[in-house]
Amino acid sequence: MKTLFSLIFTLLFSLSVFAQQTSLKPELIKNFQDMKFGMFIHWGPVTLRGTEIGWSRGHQVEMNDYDNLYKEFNPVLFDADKWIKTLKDAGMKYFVFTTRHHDGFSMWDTKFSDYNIMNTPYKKDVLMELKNACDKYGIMFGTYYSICDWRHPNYPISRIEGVEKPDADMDKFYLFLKNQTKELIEKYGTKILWFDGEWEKPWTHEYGQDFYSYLKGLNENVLINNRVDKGRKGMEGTTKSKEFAGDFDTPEQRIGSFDIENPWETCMTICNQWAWKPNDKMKSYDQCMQTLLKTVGGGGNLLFNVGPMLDGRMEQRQIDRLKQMGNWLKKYGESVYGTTGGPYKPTEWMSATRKGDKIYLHVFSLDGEELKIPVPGNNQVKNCSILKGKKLKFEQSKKELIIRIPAEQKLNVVTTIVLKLNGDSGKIEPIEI
Ligand code: JFZ
Repeated sequence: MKTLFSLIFTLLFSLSVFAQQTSLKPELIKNFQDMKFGMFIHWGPVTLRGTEIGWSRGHQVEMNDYDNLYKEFNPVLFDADKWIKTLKDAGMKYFVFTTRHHDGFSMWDTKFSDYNIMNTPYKKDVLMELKNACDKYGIMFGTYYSICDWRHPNYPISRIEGVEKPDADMDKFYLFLKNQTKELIEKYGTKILWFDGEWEKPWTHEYGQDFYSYLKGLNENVLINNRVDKGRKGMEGTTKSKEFAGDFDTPEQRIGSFDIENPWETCMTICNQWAWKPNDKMKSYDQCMQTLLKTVGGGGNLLFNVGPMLDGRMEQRQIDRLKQMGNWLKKYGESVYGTTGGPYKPTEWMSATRKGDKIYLHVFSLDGEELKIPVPGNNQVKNCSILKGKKLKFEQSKKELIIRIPAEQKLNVVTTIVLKLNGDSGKIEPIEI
């Protein structure tokens, strides 16, 4: 009996230790979610052609041409400080940079491949410069890293069509991935490993599980997206079930669905292409703000992508657009950073966030001067005003809250209203409008 008891005890104890090792620290993900807004960068020798990174290899750009572009890559106007200052002025809090895309080119001084930035005419470790600039400006530093590598001799697939490299060795390739990501963690102190290219056949759930625990073993404080494993549901980006690894979900080129249980981050381009394209159509200020606020209102983060040019600069029009967003955030940031999505679920014309006894409404369009929404759960609204502006008149019945917004109080693009409640807004169940 005693031995049975101690056996059970030992079993439970080791299970709990195991659970601790594999589970994500709540403050780590909370801190990530509080930041809300980050910059994604897709950049590399491909900018010499202005076509899409990775995908244009062997398509719009002939394969041999693509693979030799690095010999001409010389972004003499690259200035890490300027990039990160642009990011900071946009009100962004973190940074994710393409260290190696599907084309296999490494943008840092890596020991594990000669196909890297040190062998370009530029010869500078741009990743280290970016890491240092992030440290200087207090920005969280993260790295995009593709699992698939269509050029690497040991990766079995050359493009998405199928197996083209009979001599490839996936286990050796996996060792290469481990070696490179170890460098990113140990030498560059990356805080986010943003994987991609996991959807291809050679990558398995077993690799995904093993890779995740390997990386957490190197540094348990590194955040890892759900593209490390096979659980992602397409571009929707949610994770199929708990058995799949990943600290957050990754909807792509779309605002994720309302979800305040599972951490998520929408990645989206400011233009259309991930990598720089001349004259690419850029999103309007209106589209940018609605994207950010509907994402945050749905419980997510926005990783907004910029593609710098072949000379190392970002386009001025993109810098200007980001600055517009930053100016808004400077004034109204309390309705974004550190909030939770909801309780009202985002609609075409409005989204909401909450913190403590407050609810923030981001109103994008309103016919007339009356905003009618369901009451915030069992709470009473104590007062109501334009954020950083005038008090607003309101009425509440059992079911409905009516706020009067005089036409002259409506702001261009978005009007932010703050409701002060008599209770905790965090406890309100999600409300459909
Ligand atoms: C992936 C990358 O391929 C893309 O270049 C970019 O880095 C983005 C953040 O992540 O997006 C995909 C992934 C798969 C497909 C398209 C885009 N697909 O299968 O068509």
